[in-house]
Amino acid sequence: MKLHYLPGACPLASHIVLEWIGRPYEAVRMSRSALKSPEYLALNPNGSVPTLVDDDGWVLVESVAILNYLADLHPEAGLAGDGSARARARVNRWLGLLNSDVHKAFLPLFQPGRFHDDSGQHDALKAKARGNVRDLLARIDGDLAGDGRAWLAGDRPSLADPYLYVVLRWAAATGVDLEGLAALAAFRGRMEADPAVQRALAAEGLT
Ligand SMILES: N[C@@H](CCC(=O)N[C@@H](CS)C(=O)NCC(=O)O)C(=O)O
Repeated sequence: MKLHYLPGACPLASHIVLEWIGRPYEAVRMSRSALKSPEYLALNPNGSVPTLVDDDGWVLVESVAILNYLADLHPEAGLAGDGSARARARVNRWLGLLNSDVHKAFLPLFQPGRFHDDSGQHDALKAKARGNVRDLLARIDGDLAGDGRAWLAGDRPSLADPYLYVVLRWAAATGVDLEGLAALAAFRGRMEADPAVQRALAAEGLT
């Protein structure tokens, strides 16, 4: 099984899950230019990461699909809940928010040119985006703090937690104000204390 990634980008969530489930895999580091090569576009027409290629050559794109596929291959890891429909729905509720809303809220910070041709407007655009990300993260922080639970979907890690960890790293790197979000700070600490998370970070050359 091969996972194509850019260091620190959203495939880090799948990378952590591969470490959690203990399945042998190869992490294939991509450059931004290689994402647009004909060979790679044949695998992933979006020219983005992650792309998962299974042992028999079967290709899967989109983080949410990849994460759910890995959980289905290894139900014993319990990463999609306890097998009940509601537990899985709870995991996917958080995954949906992270992939569709929180991830997208970063785009003006990463690629302001996609939102405004006038580079003189980019600082204002980024400031607005930081506020939007902060609002979304504050909502998640409030939810965790509300019942004091350690993980997004309950009392044990799920597919949603590595995605939250990835966007928390992005938030810190892009200057989002995380002041006062104590539940998220504690969550980040828990993730970084996990040897599997440390292995995924090291494999991507991150500390
Ligand atoms: N909807 C896709 C989004 C993937 C995506 O945005 N990947 C980013 C990294 S986090 C990427 O490959 N960016 C490089 C580019 O678009 O050129 C998913 O959830 O997998």
